[in-house]
Amino acid sequence: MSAFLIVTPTWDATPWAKAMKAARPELDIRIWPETGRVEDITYAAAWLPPADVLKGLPKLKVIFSLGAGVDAILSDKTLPRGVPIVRVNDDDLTMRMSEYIVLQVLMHHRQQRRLDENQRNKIWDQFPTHAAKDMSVGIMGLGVLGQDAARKLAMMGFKVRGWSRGAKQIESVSSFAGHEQLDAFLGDTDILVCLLPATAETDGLINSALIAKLSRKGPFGAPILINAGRGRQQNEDDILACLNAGTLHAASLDVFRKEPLPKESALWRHPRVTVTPHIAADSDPAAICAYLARQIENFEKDGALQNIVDMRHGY
Ligand code: NDP
Ligand code: OXD
Repeated sequence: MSAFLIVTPTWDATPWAKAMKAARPELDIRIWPETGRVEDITYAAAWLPPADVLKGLPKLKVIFSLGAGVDAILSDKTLPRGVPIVRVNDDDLTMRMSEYIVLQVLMHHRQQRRLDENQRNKIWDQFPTHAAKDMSVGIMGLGVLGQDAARKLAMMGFKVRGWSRGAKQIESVSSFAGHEQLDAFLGDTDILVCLLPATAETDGLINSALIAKLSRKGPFGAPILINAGRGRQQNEDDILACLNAGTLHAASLDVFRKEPLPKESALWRHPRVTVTPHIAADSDPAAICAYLARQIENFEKDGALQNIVDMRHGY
């Protein structure tokens, strides 16, 4: 008997259970907190699992994260030792993220909010627009998501650069790696995109000091920030202060230190901030469960798993 436990306290688990059953009918699917006999559970799939749930599963062989980010799972200090954690690397999620990044870059680049405002006021203003080749987009995090977004933006003609822990070779994308090259990466970035995982090293990275290092040579005279990584990476007071001081031109934020973003946050009503509710790349049950089913099939054949989280680095 092999049981598969779904632990999604903030999501409706029903579509996940249905999709998993469709992908692997022989699995006994259970939804937390109705675990049944915990000794039957060999696989757990989780999104924001409460601490202590996973440690109570003595026969667990694999933990699947239902998202690409694993920070919430890793924050459980009681995780069972030696059980591999597998994260999502799926084309459907990747395409959704690239759509979001391209949309936000174009929205700022083509000044869509100004056009919307002009339309509301019936103003026919043919203000100058700029070519993509005159705008440099810098992506922090050149992993699965960052690389796909980088390729798509480069195809559209933007100057694209990326920053990661290790150097990368991606056609038409300049690669910067490690702390030593962070300032050089920032110095020519007009639009900064964050697609980093939340780790101890990336915590609070996006602050006034980092924003001050971004390029001022772009068409708007001040840089733009797009964060779809994790809220923990941004200092929201600093972002607001930089927007108000004019050292940051605009921001699109999909992630926040506290989610849902509290109603009293000034980010909601800032005229140059676009707030989206952590939906840049939704996890689609059918697509993700097909991915999990492939992983389980391979694992049961020869013990192989892909996209295992590196516990030393925390992503
Ligand atoms: P990957 O693990 O594939 O990529 C992570 C990238 O970040 C890698 O390029 C890695 O470098 C780089 N990186 C990590 N730590 C550092 C560091 N200290 N300094 C420099 N570079 C670093 O992750 P994904 O691309 O799949 O996902 C990225 C993140 O996006 C997720 O962790 C999650 O937080 C977020 N996300 C947000 C969603 C949303 O809806 N808003 C949806 C899905 C994900 P290297 O390549 O050298 O290892
Ligand atoms: C994810 C997310 O990590 O939704 O997949 O943020």
